[in-house]
Amino acid sequence: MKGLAAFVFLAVIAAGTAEPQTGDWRSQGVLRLEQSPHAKLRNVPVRAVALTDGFWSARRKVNVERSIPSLYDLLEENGILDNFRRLSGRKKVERKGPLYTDSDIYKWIEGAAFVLHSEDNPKLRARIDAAVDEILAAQEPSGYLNTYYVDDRVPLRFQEMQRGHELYCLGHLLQAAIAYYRATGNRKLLDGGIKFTDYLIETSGPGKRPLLTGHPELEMALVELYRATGDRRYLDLSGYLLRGDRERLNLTPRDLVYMFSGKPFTERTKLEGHAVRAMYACSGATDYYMETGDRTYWSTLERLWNDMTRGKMYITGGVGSRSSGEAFGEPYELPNQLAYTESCAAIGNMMWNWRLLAATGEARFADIIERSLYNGVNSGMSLDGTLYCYRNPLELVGNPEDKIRNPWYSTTCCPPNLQRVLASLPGYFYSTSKNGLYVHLYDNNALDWHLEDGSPLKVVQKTNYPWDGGVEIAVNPESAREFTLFLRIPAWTNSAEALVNGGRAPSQPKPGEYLAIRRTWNPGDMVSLKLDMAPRLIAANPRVRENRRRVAVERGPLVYAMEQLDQSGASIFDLALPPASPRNYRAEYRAGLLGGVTVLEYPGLAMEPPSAERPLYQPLAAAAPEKPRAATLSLIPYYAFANRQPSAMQVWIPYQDR
Ligand code: FUB
Ligand code: ZN
Repeated sequence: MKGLAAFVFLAVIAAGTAEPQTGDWRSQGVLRLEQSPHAKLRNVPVRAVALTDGFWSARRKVNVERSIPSLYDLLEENGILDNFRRLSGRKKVERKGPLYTDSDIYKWIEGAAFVLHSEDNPKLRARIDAAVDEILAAQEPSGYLNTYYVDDRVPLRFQEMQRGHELYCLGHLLQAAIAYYRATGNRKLLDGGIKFTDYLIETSGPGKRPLLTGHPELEMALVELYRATGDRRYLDLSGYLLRGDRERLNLTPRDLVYMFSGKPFTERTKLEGHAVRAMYACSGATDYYMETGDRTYWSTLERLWNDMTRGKMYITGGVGSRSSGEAFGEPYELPNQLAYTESCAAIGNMMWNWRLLAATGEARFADIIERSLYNGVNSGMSLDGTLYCYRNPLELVGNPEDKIRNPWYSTTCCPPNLQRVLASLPGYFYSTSKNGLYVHLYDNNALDWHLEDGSPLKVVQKTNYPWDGGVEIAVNPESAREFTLFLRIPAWTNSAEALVNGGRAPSQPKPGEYLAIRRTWNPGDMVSLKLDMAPRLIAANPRVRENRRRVAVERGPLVYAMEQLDQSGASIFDLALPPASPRNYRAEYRAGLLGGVTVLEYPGLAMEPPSAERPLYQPLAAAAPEKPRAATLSLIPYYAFANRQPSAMQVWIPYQDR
């Protein structure tokens, strides 16, 4: 026995309890798409990609060393684990936290488990195991597991599905269980999750008690459970939830909008209602499509994606502009200061686009993944990994009372969500298809995996991305092998150049597409990619009224912002960019600032007299004429905002176009 076969065999032996249908846990990525008939791409396991010193390895380190341990302590301090001990009789305490808080520890476990995909971390493993034991000790013999619907609330089980979050919590339990199984080969949490799911199937669904995901989440978890076990009942239950059971449930039109569930997903024509709910529903629907190939799902997904990208997504990849209902607004309703843009919603956007990318291999989806990851997701966790944004606004006035980053929220959904994304990130760099290997993201890393025909392949990326647009990619098949290397050429770049072993690649890279290089690759082959990183001034559609006559600055995948702290002598709200700006800038990497960032400086204008010295209203004729003076505008990457003292901040900068 040799190569892959031996690896699979040993992995199953090592797992001890692994059963045939769950397959080789070590080879499974964030999503297991090997058998998905309508997925074009397959995930690469998280463990197959080692992030080496670079942008994301620094974030991963902070996640593993600071964020995950400190949040566990906070979950303990706030009684979230005690809620389970209370049920198992291990502690006599009151239940704490909102009714959905079981999901917070589940998401924490999922994030921590993804860390174990990449490294042996006995201390973390022990913590996960302890948490898993506490959770399973609270599970009822029937399989039911929820710390809120207990005692005198037992009669309310599955009766308050609009607000109850029982199915949402189960979804997170399943995702944690699958990540933990794929980390360790240990099925204990997976078996617990299956037991609850089977109880649900026995008691509910078509012909039995109707179900509703008041907060979508279970839909995608069930499809992944189907992929993990091969048990078709889980896929069917997901399909039932996506269709909704509105004939048997008493739902108002408002419920159907807010929850983004309850009626057939395929009847949806626009993104509306609670943004996280909508993004999770779209993720689940895309998963369902990849298994069933139902074209009505695909056309709905296309319609919704167009609705989002044409009028409802922030430049940061954040979504959900309204705080009322944490909801999507009307098209072009994208306020900056009032932007709600919950971290979980940007994560949902990334998760959805990851599935759309897997279904199609189309670069437009990878562009959104990169946009949300580097900006609206990355902003959510502080640089030191201990503070989190719930909202990620695009403008702050600098009021010290506005604590935009906090260690804990009573609804603490975002922190563990950010952790699970960062911990699983190595699994988002590459995919395989029957034709070869896709490279989606650029950063220093080493891939050790194989093509879909089983032939071993190693790839090493060397780069200073996102600060620099050069990427050196060493392609090392075990022996000469013909396949296609698909390199993502981001839509944001003005020009790109690709060389293979120093000579021009057979075709020209086109921004917004994958460059397909098909050839016989030999060990030691080198690809050099150069992406133009000149900063870009971006205008919004004029219907985004707040951004009229303003520009946002982007460089590479990063959106930039001005913080008051970096400006001298003028309020950021009095600064503007003059017409000569596009080429008139200085880019300087400052290793000591904000963990190391490239700062952009533009010669600009400061309004005189300053706006703070002007009356609130006055007749136009009496308004002092503006005599702008020269000033320098200094910009940092948006994701790093609010990591120093409280400061005013803005992304969209007034621009004088003549
Ligand atoms: O309802 C559970 C979570 O709490 C949602 O996903 C967040 O938007 C917050 O409302
Ligand atoms: Zn959240």
